[in-house]
Amino acid sequence: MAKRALITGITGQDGSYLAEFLLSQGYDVYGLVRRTSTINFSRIHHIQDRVTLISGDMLDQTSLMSALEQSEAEEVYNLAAQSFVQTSWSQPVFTGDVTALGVTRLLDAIRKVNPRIRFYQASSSEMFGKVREVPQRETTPFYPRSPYGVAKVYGHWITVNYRESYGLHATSGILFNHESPRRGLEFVTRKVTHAVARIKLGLDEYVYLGNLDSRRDWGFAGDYVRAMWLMLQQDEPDDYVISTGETHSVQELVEVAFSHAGLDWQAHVRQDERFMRPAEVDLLVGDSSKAGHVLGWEPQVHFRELIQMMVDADMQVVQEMIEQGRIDVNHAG
Ligand code: NAP
Ligand code: F7E
Repeated sequence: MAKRALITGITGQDGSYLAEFLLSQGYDVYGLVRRTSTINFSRIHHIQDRVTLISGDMLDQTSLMSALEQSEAEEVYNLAAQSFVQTSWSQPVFTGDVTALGVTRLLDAIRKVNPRIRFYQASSSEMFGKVREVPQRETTPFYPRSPYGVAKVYGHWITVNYRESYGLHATSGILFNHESPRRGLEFVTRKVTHAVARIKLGLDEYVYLGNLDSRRDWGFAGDYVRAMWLMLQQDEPDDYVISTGETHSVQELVEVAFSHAGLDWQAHVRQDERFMRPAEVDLLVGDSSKAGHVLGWEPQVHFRELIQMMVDADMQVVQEMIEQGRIDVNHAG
């Protein structure tokens, strides 16, 4: 019998890569999707006939219980979240409801429907925020700097609490930033690589950015979903940091992306107050040696290769848009 997995957030960047990965491992894959007025299945379009989509919402406990019953999942990957840090200041209550309380709704549904389910929580390096230690590891204290980071700290601790209170196989993966050509256009890597393509192909002249000095540990989403699966194959649930161990500034990202397209970044990048944050996370760099020892996980794709891959993909996307006359001048902010 094939194993059954339920992914919340299957329409997102990670959900789409994880669904592909689990299908390649022979799983029956179920995905929770929320009702929207227009279909947003572009990231899973190519596998839609191989996954089963179940309607539900992290805000609706009943729908979560139904999804568990309908899928009879043995593994649940909770990737659903309001995941954009900047938006968490303008929608702090909503962010808390989905990204924090949503985890409790799902864990409690698991406890009632089938406590043998193995559960993965998508925790985040944003929990380290104003970092207490460099590099950050599983034991580094949290100091979140945004309503999103605060919500993720709640999600992390409720996962640990349900593990300890009810003996659930509940694991928290503390993942550092991971990117891909499927990254949302509002995140800085994709905003830059998409802008590079538009500038190179003559559609725009400038891209407007916020803080160029903050540093992140950027990895490839395709590598990181493999780590999620490995965590749930362990006999005991635990917490793991997943990162590359390299840190780069936003300015370095910009330099690599523009130079890959043969452009001078200084001629095309402008700073704009609108993209500055009320509180910034200045420096993230992870130590994923525990994941290396226990899971045998190592990242395959590193920073420069990742950014170049994203620029190449965006050149193709924008070229196709031009050829098909679909030029969207109001692209990401
Ligand atoms: P993403 O692309 O923003 O995807 C988020 C997913 O959550 C989407 O499928 C979205 O559905 C779904 N969702 C949002 N609100 C929901 C609700 N109320 N009910 C049901 N589904 C809902 O995020 P991602 O980059 O793939 O990240 C996946 C998870 O990892 C998130 O929890 C994120 O916070 C966490 N994380 C990400 C990173 C990273 O660098 N990517 C690092 C650490 C942790 P729609 O398509 O309908 O919007
Ligand atoms: O910002 C700076 C910004 O929005 C990265 C999410 O997946 O990773 C992500 O959160 C940095 C910040 O990602 C712009 O100030 C400068 O310092 O790409 P980002 P994030 O906030 O690190 C973590 C691990 C998650 O868990 C989250 O879900 O780039 N920055 N100028 C900018 N950022 C954006 N978005 N736009 C700019 O114009």
